[in-house]
Amino acid sequence: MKKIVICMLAGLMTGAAVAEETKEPEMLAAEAEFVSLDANKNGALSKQEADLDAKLAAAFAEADADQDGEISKAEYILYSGDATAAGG
Ligand SMILES: [Ca+2]
Ligand SMILES: [Ca+2]
Repeated sequence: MKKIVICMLAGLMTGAAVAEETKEPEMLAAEAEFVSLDANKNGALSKQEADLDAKLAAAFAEADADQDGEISKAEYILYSGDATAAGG
């Protein structure tokens, strides 16, 4: 009886770990894109830097969630997550 419960718990934990792992590559891809666009490596994309990516340039105002004129890494990851969810 105890063994069955332990097996179920282990199964749940494995399932959770897999779900987290499938999330990670997407985050890393967005991060890698962000780093490659961040020409001066200051941790934020200016409008000029975003202009190198036509899609991002078009969505700049949308991606700049706090409207400070730059896209932070968090904002970029949010933006690319939304784009992926929308099928773009
Ligand atoms: Ca920058
Ligand atoms: Ca911003």
